[in-house]
Amino acid sequence: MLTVHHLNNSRSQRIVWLCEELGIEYKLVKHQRNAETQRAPESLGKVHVLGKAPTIEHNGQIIIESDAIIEYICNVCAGGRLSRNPTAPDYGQYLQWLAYAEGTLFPGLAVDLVYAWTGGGNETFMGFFEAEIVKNHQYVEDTLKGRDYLLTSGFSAADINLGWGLEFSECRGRLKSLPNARAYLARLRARDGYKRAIERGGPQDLSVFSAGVT
Ligand SMILES: N[C@@H](CCC(=O)N[C@@H](CS)C(=O)NCC(=O)O)C(=O)O
Repeated sequence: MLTVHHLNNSRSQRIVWLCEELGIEYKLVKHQRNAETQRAPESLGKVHVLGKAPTIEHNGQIIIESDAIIEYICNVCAGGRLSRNPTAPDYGQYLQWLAYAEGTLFPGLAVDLVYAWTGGGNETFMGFFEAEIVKNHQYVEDTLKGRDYLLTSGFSAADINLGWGLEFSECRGRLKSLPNARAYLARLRARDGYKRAIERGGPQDLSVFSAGVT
């Protein structure tokens, strides 16, 4: 049995969402953030030394990292559904977008959040990341023009990975001038799998990460 460790208001929402989209059986273990520090509780640190969400357990393995977990679940637990096979014409695009959410889009947003949490004060430092954040969000916006999902072959697990990333972008006030990204997010949230994930995983309130957003 697959076990999914889920932290409230976190990336592990992706994995609950993926499992619901795939319609697979899984055990959900919920962990609660410290309301002041937003850090994960000790219970998650007992599962894996890094104490991060998402973490999964399957067949005696403990696995962290959203991208790895997504590929693992699609291919090991769901016969490749929602992933793309290496023989698919858009396999490269699938891999790129799967990696992009965590590898490129999120790091700037994390800096943006910590900068706000810690009171800012170094415009040169933040200016470097600000340029990256703006450029990357524009890249997503341009890609989504005229498309329902990232890949023209249809919804994939890469949309789940980027989808949660964009929910975080939204709470950082980064989607205000990006209509394609906002429409895409609305499309993702309208999916039955997304709604079931919210029902099972619990409501998501990312406003705790909105520090400094006007
Ligand atoms: N790159 C990792 C990031 C994991 C991560 O930082 N997770 C956050 C939740 S959004 C976490 O566990 N935070 C709690 C803490 O650091 O104490 C992934 O994609 O899974």
